Amino acid sequence: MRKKTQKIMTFLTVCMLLLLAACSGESTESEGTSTESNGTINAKIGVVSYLTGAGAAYGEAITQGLKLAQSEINEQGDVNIELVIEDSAGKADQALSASQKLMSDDDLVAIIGPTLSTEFFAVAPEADLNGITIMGTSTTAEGIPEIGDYVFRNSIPEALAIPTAMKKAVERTGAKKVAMIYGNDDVLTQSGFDTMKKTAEEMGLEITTIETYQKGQSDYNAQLTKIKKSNPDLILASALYNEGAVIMDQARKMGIEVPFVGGNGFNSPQVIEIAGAASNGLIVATPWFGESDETKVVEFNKKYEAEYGKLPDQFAAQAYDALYLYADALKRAGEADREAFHEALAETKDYEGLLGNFSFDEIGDVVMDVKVVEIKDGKFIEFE
Ligand code: 1QQ
Repeated sequence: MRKKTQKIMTFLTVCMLLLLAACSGESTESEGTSTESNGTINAKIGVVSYLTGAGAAYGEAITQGLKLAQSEINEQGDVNIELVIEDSAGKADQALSASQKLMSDDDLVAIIGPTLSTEFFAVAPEADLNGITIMGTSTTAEGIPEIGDYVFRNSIPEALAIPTAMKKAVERTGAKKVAMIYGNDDVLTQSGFDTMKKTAEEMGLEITTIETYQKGQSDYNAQLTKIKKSNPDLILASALYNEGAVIMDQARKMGIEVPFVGGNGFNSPQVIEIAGAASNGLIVATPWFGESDETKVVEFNKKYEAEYGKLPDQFAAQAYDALYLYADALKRAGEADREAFHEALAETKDYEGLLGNFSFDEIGDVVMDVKVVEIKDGKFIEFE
């Protein structure tokens, strides 16, 4: 009997010791954490990205930006990041199942993505509930950081980009009448439209017509005919590049020559690739200006082009900066613990990235400057 009690006591003692070791923080292996003896912080970051389908160029740019940052960060040695990348195909349900797969891994520290606001609104509430930090690098609709404490973005909201572009465009063109077109089945294009309409009203612009389209539409004849008839000075289009570029192409073919003002989705070289000369006259606001002669930007362009055979766009640049923001927070946290990481990230202030000086505000939204660019002669140039 005594022996049995002794055995139980030994067993309990071992359990207690194991439990204490797990809680003491001295262990180098806890949730998401492993710190090597040389001090390198190992962190596993999940990525959900739009890698296949009509808008796959967004996800391609994002993952390429992330991978370039990852190789630099890992080479620097303080932090070693493992990226686990899942495809969402631009669909909310696929984004959710991809993120659930990532979140079921106890070693995961945080998530980057998904790409579209439509997807992000499906995923972020669950990450927030699980206490897993999630950051959008391209999600620009209203209400993203408001989803929860663990939700961040380093992409500029449409509410900042669109009014900036519209004011500059109206200032230069003297436009008084605007026609509007937007996709009414996507969170971002809907949100961008709301901002455009509100801004147009505040600016006292006359709205000549409001047209809508659906995802994947290929013929915009009906909408553009009405727009042409309404004789606007400017067209406000809230669209992703895959539809936006086709709209511009068909508009020019129909003899509509007025400038377009778009949101974040339009700031992709894909617009030029798809629409060619028809994309001239597109005006957008962006935190990223690839033509800048700043050393950081020039270096990034050079490295990116050498690696991927083309120049980076806004989405690549934002993703690149995002992983650096994560690495910076990991360093300040001193460990890859989910909570410590979350706290450190929230405190990000005056980080000097590719996109300039970056801080989070109190809800995890961006504090950043934007520039206005236009497509002229098949190139994005600064809009003066
Ligand atoms: C959003 C966007 C898109 C343009 C991301 C690619 O800004 O969905 O919020």
